[in-house]
Amino acid sequence: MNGDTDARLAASFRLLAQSASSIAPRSDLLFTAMLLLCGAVAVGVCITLLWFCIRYRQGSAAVRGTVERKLGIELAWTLLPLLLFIALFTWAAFDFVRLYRVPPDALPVYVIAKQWMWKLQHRNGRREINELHVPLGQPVRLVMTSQDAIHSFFVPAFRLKQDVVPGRYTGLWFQATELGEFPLLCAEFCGSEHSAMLGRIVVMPPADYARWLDAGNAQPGPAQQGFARFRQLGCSGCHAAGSTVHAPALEGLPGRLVHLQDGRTVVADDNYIRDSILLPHKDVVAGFAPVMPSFAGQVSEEDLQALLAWLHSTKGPP
Ligand code: HEC
Ligand SMILES: [Cu+2]
Repeated sequence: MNGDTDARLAASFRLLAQSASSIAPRSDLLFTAMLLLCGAVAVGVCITLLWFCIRYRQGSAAVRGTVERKLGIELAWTLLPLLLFIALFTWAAFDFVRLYRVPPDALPVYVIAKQWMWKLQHRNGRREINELHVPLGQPVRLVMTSQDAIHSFFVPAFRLKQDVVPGRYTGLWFQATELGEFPLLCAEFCGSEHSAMLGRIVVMPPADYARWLDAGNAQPGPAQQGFARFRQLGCSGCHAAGSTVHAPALEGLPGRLVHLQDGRTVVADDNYIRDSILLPHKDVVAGFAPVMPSFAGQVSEEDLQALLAWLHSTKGPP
């Protein structure tokens, strides 16, 4: 072996995958802490076990009579691990919540998984398959759904994994911290070609990304497509201002609190809006008659994401 191969071997041997997102070092730290704590407990139990085996072996002279109670020791070995593991849980919960609290300026990317590929669309309408270009150092928000089976969006270098489920939206956000290409995998067995459902994330300098995004894109953005669908599907016949049907105005709806007929109050998130279109009788808005027909079977996943993108781009009355 020459020195070159040695160096390459050394570089290819890492305990953890390359770390390329803002969440990755946090996830690695948590993982290491968990490993050390669990390892310490396991080693402690093994040492005590061995010590007891030797001390109380057959024929040893150790005293085996009644054991004297030591309350201090019992409390310590019960409470200390309890507190340590609760602390670990709190830490993990804190990081977990961060993953789902999306910064408001995050760039939206619309993801549709299907057997067996990833379809992605950017804010300006540019589409990609099995490849996602993102800018370095900017938060990116994923709005994901599946057209068929359950898939899972997995980017090891970003320490990111999220199920992509038919019939609802799941989301995540990330911020890339390294330039380069990183593997994208499906981490949920989704059929015979599951293992071929591979892609890559390409992290570019923001200026290159902006140029890439504009290059060769003749399509309208999802928000514009959404507005067009809103007219074509006849939503505007009821929901537009000045319509004769009494229906709520939809501008600025995402994130708003909605009072429902049955007394519940819900936040109009992506899943609420999706259900309002496909299952209109599930959540009827207070003060309105349940006259909206279901659009299940008439709108595709692309249409739904476009309608959502349009709603997110609108501003309602303050
Ligand atoms: C026949 C009239 C009619 C049509 C057509 C219609 N809607 Fe509605 N929509 C309503 C009414 C009335 C409500 C309020 C009662 C309810 O929640 O069902 C409503 C509620 C909603 C809500 C929940 C609003 C809120 O404030 O929480 C959304 C979102 C929505 N519609 C979207 C759409 C979209 C998108 C389309 C087109 C694909 C559409 N609607 C077509 C009448 C209509
Ligand atoms: Cu899959």
